[in-house]
Amino acid sequence: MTYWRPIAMTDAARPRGALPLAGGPCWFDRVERLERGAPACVRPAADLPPEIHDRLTAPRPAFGGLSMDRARIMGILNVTPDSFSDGGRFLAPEAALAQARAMVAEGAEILDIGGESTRPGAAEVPVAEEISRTAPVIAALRAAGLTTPISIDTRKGPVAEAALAAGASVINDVAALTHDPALASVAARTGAPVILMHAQGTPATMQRAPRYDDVLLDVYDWLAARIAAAEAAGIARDRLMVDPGIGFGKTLEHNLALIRGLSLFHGLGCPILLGASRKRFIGTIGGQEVAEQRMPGSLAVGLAGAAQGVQLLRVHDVGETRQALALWQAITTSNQTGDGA
Ligand code: HH2
Repeated sequence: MTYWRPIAMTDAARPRGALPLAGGPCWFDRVERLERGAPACVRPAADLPPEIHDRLTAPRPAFGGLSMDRARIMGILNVTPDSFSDGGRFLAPEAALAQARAMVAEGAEILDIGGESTRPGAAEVPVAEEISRTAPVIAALRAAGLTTPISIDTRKGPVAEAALAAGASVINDVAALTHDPALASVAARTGAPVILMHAQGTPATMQRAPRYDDVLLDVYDWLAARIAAAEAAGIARDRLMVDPGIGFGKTLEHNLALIRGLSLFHGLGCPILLGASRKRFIGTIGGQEVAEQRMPGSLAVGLAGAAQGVQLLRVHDVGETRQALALWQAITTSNQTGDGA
């Protein structure tokens, strides 16, 4: 099989005939042609097979009410005692409400609420407990008049169902519908859009010895298969978003290879989410043990994602990400010159 990775550009001097990347701010006129066991080579975009050309260039439909024409911010709100970064801080409903409001004021366009830590080594939380952590908080946010879209970060059907009933509208599944068959039925029945994230193994075991033949191509194939499974379950492709799952069964080198190659995933024809905020590899490379101190490295990774046309950044530091993105967007997307597209 041949894979085509668009070489994403943002330069204002855009050559004639350059193609828009997923209808967003980036463009490309060259692609990297990848095959397992063969050297990569750079080809003109004119060499693309028509169906890949269409997938790579087509504007993405709105996802969960959010337009997908540029990078947007998902604010993380973990109502757990043990999340790796914000665990225990927002368990009390008043604290969760205040944090949600703060993140929206700072520029979050969707909030991701989770009641089960999926950090490496984490144990599974019983369904009833996960529901009692998340649904009341979502209901309280809606009762307080918050209209921002909310995604429920869960692997389980009943948790998603309770969250949707309480006012969430998107399902974010770090197991891409492999953990609980009921979750696909909930999505199909309710029409909720779904974020399909790649993970190798479960949170309890995933960091023991992650292995891939070729991490970028393996994750691509796996996500393609999960999209097909979701479609077979009655969830149309235009209701799906994909995520390479940074840190979920990946070494530092795996994470870097996925971030370097992110633009490949546009070939799946769905918007892309990047969730790297404060993760361990940022601490390792950036020399920062304390997760809460990894904002600068997280911004660098987020901007690297934006430069490859990623549509959603899942972050803890919303205001800082908003500021970084605003500057990046002002520099890269205004007044394009050159000899025209
Ligand atoms: N990462 C985490 C949780 N959910 N969902 C998506 N789609 N992508 C991610 O990268 C992702 C995710 C882990 O981070 P966090 O929620 O901050 O920590 P914890 O799992 O310990 O609650």
